Amino acid sequence: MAHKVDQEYDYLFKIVLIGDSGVGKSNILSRFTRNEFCLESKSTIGVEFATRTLQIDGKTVKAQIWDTAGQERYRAITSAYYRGAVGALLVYDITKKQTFDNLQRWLRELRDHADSNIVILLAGNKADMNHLRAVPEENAHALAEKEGLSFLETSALEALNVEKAFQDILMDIYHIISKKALAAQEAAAMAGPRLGTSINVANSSGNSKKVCCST
Ligand SMILES: Nc1nc2c(ncn2[C@@H]2O[C@H](COP(=O)(O)OP(=O)(O)O)[C@@H](O)[C@H]2O)c(=O)[nH]1
Ligand SMILES: [Mg+2]
Repeated sequence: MAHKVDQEYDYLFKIVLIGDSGVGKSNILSRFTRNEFCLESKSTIGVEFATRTLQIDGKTVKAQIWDTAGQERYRAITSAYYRGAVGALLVYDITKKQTFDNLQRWLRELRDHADSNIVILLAGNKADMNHLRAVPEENAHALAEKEGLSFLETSALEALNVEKAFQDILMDIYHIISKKALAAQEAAAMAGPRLGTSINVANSSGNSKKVCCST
């Protein structure tokens, strides 16, 4: 029981929420982590992140989901927001075409600031307002296909596909990570016992110092 903290989860995945202001990012987060929805817009009150732990493939996966505090309105999301993120939920509002048209800008932002292997799921939110739809589902499908993204229509209000959206992202991330781990294991097995391995150790001045060790 000495390492209880370490045993709390097997994996911790950082996921970022992005998309225009008002599309429902904060409500998607509160629906997923607290099963809550708020009709009023409280765009100035933002949590830094919220977490939820799930089981995937017998492993305990903790999703740490980051929300903006409204700074997307000023296009002022800093690179710290994206740092270390392995997944992104890119959200638009199916009743507001502008939020769909701005997706290219968000994708560029992701390409500039996030890891190139980041898993992205496109979410057309407010699917409960079909009578006010301004973005046909086919257009979003086409964009998702062109950009290599997964796609779902969601409703934070009706709790439609919110759970599935996060589960899909986490599954994709998990598969990528476990494949990488397997490849690394195989490579290590192929290499066999290594003699005279060199490793680089940076000294305090920032230069590299080579240290050689025999096993
Ligand atoms: N009808 C409907 N309204 C939603 C949905 N999700 C969010 N909203 C509303 O849209 C507004 C903006 O939501 P918010 O989560 O603050 O958006 P954010 O700026 O992207 O974080 C609020 O008034 C929410 O109640 C949804 O799925 N359906
Ligand atoms: Mg918000």
